[in-house]
Amino acid sequence: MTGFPDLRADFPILETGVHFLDSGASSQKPIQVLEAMDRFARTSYANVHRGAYKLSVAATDAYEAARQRVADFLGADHDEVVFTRGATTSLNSIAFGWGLEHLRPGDRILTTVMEHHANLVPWQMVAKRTGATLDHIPITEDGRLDLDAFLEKLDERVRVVAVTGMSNALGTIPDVPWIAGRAHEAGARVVVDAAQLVPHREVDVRELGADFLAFSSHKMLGPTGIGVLWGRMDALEEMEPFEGGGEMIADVTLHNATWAPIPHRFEAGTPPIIEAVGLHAAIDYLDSIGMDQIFAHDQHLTAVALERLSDVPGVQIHGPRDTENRGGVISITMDGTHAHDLATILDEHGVAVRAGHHCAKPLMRELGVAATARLSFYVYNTEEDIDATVTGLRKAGELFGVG
Ligand code: C6P
Repeated sequence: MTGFPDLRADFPILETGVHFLDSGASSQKPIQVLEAMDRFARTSYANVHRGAYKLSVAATDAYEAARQRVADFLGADHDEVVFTRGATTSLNSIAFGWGLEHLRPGDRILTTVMEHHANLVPWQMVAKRTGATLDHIPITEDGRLDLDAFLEKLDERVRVVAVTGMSNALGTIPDVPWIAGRAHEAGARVVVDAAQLVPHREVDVRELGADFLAFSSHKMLGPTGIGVLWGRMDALEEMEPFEGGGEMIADVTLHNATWAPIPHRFEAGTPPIIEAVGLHAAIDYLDSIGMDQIFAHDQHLTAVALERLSDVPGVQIHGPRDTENRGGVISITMDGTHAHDLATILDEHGVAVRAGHHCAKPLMRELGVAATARLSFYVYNTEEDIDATVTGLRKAGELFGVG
């Protein structure tokens, strides 16, 4: 083993005995996060940025401290961190807030065939409204981005390159710093969907080289209902608010409004306050383990799983076969078996995996499959979870006469 600490006692839900291999969809929560939220709600809760009374000041301080914690985690500045409802809202805010303002007929948006729908559909919608066209970087045989094709497609009409930081279906981690460098040379803005990356690997936004970054708290041990839109200040300054309402204004008349300073102009309405406290605690927890350790643990489990899965008759692995530039997400199919049947049989063995198109339907078409079963690892997983999966898959193979 790798010397990674056994953290399972921190996760009450694991007492059920579940082999939880669906953290790519949403992670479990440690008691440290649950208790931080509970404590805050019991002792310090009020709306933020609205009251002069002590509780509201305490709540505002906690909310802004969470923003600072996220900024420190990303190597960013406090005001560059916008709280949203999640990665999907962050990406829509960028597409509609930046894209609608700046894209014109003839402009090009370059994304990839491995995107989650959240980094594809908003760009389709904005392309239709602005007259911009959408193009996609293809993938290679082993599920990596085809960077030669990227360079061929990149020209000065490309205004946005929207790319995943880590594929939720293949585990592939594209070389974003390199992609961002080339995109910037061509004059494009770079949007990174980091929903799967930030929970698993240290991200320094300056080193990544992106202009915008999006992720969700619930995939990184935090609560649902809160996510982050990070933007470089010059990029955020080019963005219009996507939603109007309370707290995002400087002044309002019956016919007009002016905007509050960044980041508040992008946070209309009452924000997710208790959730911000939970996200703060989740980042503290992750940092107490160390992001490098977490990534190494993911990679260890991935290496073990890739090896053991390749011995199971009839199992096909989709995506990179080695741990080079890939995270702890493995998509599989079994000959002559539907992915949903696989997931059902695994569930009978106490193994929770996601089956389906993983909100990446264009990628599934590219792979020539309707669906895959997906294992995704996190800090609480062990080799025993992989063994239980392999046992379940062998049983499924026997049942369906595979091999
Ligand atoms: N992927 C999965 O099972 P939200 O739902 O807004 O928190 O995150 C959306 C999202 C965006 N990008 C990527 C790469 C993602 O993986 C996700 C969420 C989950 O893969 C649910 S579909």
